[in-house]
Amino acid sequence: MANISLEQQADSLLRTIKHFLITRLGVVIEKASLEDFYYAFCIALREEIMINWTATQATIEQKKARTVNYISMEFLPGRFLSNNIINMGDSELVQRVLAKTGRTLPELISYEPDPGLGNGGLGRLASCLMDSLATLNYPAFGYGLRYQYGIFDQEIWNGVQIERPDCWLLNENPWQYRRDAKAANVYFGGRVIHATNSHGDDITHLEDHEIVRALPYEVPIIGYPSSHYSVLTLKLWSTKESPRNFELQRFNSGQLGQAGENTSLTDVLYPNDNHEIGKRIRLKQEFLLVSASLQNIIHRHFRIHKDIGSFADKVRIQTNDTHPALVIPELVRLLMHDYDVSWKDAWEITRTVCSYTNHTILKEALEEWNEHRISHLLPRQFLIIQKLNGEFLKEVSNKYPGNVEKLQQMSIIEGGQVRMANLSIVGCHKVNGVSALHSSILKNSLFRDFSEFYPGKFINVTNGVTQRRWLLNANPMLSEFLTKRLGKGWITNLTELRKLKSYAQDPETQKEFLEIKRKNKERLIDCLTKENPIRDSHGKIIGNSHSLGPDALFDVQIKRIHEYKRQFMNLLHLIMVFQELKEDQSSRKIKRMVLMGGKAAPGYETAKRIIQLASALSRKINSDPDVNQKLCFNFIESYNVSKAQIIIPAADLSEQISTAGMEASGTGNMKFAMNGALTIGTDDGANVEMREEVTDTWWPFLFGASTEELVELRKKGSYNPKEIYNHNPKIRKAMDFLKDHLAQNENEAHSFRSLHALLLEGFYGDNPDPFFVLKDLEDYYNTQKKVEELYITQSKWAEYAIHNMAGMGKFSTDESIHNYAKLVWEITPCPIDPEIYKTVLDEYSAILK
Ligand code: 26Q
Repeated sequence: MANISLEQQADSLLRTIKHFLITRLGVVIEKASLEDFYYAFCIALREEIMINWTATQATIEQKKARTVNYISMEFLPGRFLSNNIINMGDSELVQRVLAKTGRTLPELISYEPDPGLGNGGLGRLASCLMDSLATLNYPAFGYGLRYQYGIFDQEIWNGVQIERPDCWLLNENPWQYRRDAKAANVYFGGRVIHATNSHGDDITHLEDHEIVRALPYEVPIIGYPSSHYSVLTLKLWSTKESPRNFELQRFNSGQLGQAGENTSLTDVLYPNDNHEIGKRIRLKQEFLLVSASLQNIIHRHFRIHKDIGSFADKVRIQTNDTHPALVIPELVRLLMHDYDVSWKDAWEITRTVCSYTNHTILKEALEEWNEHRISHLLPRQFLIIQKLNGEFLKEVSNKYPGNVEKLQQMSIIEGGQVRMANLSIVGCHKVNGVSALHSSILKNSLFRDFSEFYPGKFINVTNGVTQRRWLLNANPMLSEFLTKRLGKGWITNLTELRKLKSYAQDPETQKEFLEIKRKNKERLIDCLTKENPIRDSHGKIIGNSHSLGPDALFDVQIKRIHEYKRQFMNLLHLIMVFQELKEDQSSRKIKRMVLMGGKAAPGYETAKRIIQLASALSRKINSDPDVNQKLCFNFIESYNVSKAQIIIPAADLSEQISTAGMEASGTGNMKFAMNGALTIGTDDGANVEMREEVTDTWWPFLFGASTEELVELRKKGSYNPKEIYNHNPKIRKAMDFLKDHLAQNENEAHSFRSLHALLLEGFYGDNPDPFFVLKDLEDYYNTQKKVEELYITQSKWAEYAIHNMAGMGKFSTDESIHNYAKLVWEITPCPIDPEIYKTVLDEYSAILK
């Protein structure tokens, strides 16, 4: 719509809004509530989006492009409205329209619920990747589940985490389109009837099975503007709205719960992060996603290509961790059963098409399913897994005759369990880790046998984040600052940030940087004062985040609560600082505002105790006049993407303190650094590459044992945390305080004694301090002192921060996507064809004439 003036466009958009207010909601603009206005405003914007969406999809079809299908049990897109406006290039237009209506953009933006369809890093990565796929015009589709309830809302009551349902679908959502015509049937259970196909290979039919109907909702994913912005499709399956999923016969026989099992399959996201749970409904969810998505992919293929012969050439499927690993047996089955492909070819096609990203090396997070569970629920897929495994093990024993141990280690099915990682490795042509360190651990340690068996299969694709959401959208002032110096290129080419280096010593630049940081801190303080006051155990407000003001060092750790992420170490350090200030208020030269946020999996006891500890400490610190002039500590409730967008731009210090070797990559680390925070961190995950990019000179707060050191220490079994307790008086004092002086009730006393014992005694015969908290605490403490030293000289701090920003060029998902495109998918961009765009636009405009 380039030829008409902005003013005319604004009038036109306002007319559309008024039109929808009347035709959809039955109100005139003066009478419209915020809710009405938000909805009409979004569906008015959708008109333009639909043109690009139609043109993008028509182009992909016409060019017969190879497409990639990103299948993930989780997506954490964050709020859509503000991002869509930016990516559509409509910021100015929207400002004009709103000025005419007396509404503000912030009120509209904050009205929108934040879709929490994921747990943390893995889900957020999926959304950053979709943003980059759209911006770079790659032909791609996302597939996920439309959970009625996303990750729970977290409330802290008397220090304890309470989970509340996340009702993000209370009001009609303008960013999703229900597509009844594209629903798919998914089969569970039943008895297998054997048959053969034309190649003489076994195929299977089912009897007495149940059918679940999956209905897709499509969400447009908008790329940042080039000449015409691409719009990709994220398809989210739901079983909720299909009345046929309700089993009346079960209801009539009094089995109420079972009658509704399938209508409620997609009701809830399992709130476990980096932890496996093995529940039957989770398996049903995973297969629902896999089967419905594959049907959709195959259906789309046939609309364009007419035969299955080109499938291996035209389709790529990326599985986000092993959660969708059942694509492997299900694709083999569909090819053989529905398209009469031979076993050998079906297997070959599957392996060519599929690839797998691993996100964790934690044993407890590696997915396994009991073989009976799978064979009951998915009898045909289980037969295929067994057959695959048989053939695979034959190959292994050919290569390593008589090596039983190898066979056991590599087998897909072992000890009655189906190991989904092994299935994924065997069934995919590429397996990638998400940082250089993580990928090398996969290759040389966790999956060593496999990497020897399949040379070239294991690769690295380092994670990134989209700078469109995490700078342009979350930090408008810093974006301005960058654009002023570098031009707009960084928005689609983050390596441009490198040029910032030459400004690092410039006093003007430093001053401006510090002013922006200060304003972002003020914005955060305002938010926290309103939404997250500090309370005592009776819920009474006892403190506020504005008490220290924006001069304080903002020291932030926000991520899921997990032992390996070591929030516990951060809290022990906090106790140490508290105790020093208690003795001598001048022992610390700077003010420190410590913020922590994150959800604990509801069944993860230790994580919940860590939250209890955080709350108790916040109470203690903030109510103590000897301390609260220098130190403030606030636990941020219900941390999510929207909150991250406000917290991250305000941070000075980013806590990335996981036990070395355990954080696959981390992506918060990147968001903080590109927003001008310095990292205090171990050499873990992507921290390593960030340090290399920034160079050691400008990466001053590295601490802790290395991955190799810890491997050695575990091997020798010589780690004894009690020694540290005995020899370091500060640490001993902090541990004693934890056990004896903090609790305010019996429940807390029990929790804190448990945490104490976890580090010094070990639980249930396990080793004490399995994540080496005490081992690294002393170094952490000393490094935190260095932080304070540097912070005193603000201009120096700014110089470091600017060097850190300058080093973040590599950590855009744009770069990750280019790597996937080149190393894994071998796909090329497919921007909207201008001819097609014109045809769509003409056809659309003709109606309006
Ligand atoms: C598995 C089985 C059953 C139920 C739940 C799960 C499950 C769910 C989520 C297992 C793991 C997850 C999430 C893992 C995750 O978020 N990993 C993080 O991925 C990020 C993106 O690659 C990395 O940056 C983080 O380092 C990694 O922890």
